[in-house]
Amino acid sequence: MSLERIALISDIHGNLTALESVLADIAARGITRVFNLGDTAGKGPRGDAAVRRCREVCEVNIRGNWDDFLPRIADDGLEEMVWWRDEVSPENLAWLGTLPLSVDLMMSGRVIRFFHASATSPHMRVHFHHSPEEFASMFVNTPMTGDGLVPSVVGYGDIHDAYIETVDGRTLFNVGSVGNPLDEPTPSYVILEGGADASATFSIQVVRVPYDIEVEVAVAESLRMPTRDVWAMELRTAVHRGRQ
Ligand SMILES: [Mn+2]
Repeated sequence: MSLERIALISDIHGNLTALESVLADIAARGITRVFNLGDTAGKGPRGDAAVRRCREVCEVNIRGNWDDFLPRIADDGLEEMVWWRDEVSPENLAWLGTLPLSVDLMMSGRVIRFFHASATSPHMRVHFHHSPEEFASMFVNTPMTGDGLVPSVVGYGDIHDAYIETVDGRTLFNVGSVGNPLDEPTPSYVILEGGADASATFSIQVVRVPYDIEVEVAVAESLRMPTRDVWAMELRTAVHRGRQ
């Protein structure tokens, strides 16, 4: 029986060094299908290059909250927001705005759904510590997800914390962040492996890929990126800037 593998990446946030390390690991495993769950630009120094790379290699790209608001930042917005907006080419900004918000897939007889943050909106967050109601809300159909088959497996990004949780036959997992991990400094991505029908095994694997953090910090410094000091602190410590 032949099994299929899909690599899921998310929250690259313009960190090209981390992205290249993760893509190299995916390629070294012989995995050719890559799905990106969003937040490709913004926060880090090389959003445009990250978007270009994802347009090349990712079969699916989903719109995250940053991808959604970055093209709409006004000229008199926060200095760093304008910097991140202008770092991305107009063509790539427009492309980000066209991306789907939710994508469904069948694997091993399971309906699997991917979105950036929640079934409601890329701007509505569900943390690692969540209520049973929030858990349940990730599996329902909404205007954002459409009214396809209801999933039993949901994968998302947004919170930069990788985890897997199964309750009453439903599995919720977060792929964590490639470019700005906030659970530990080492980037994470997820490999899904399964087959064509329910007789096939199904697995979810979290992979951690070390990279040279100081190379990325030096890039932000050389480009004089606004807020680069808190960015460097987050990359080195995985502690969110709001908790530094
Ligand atoms: Mn994000």
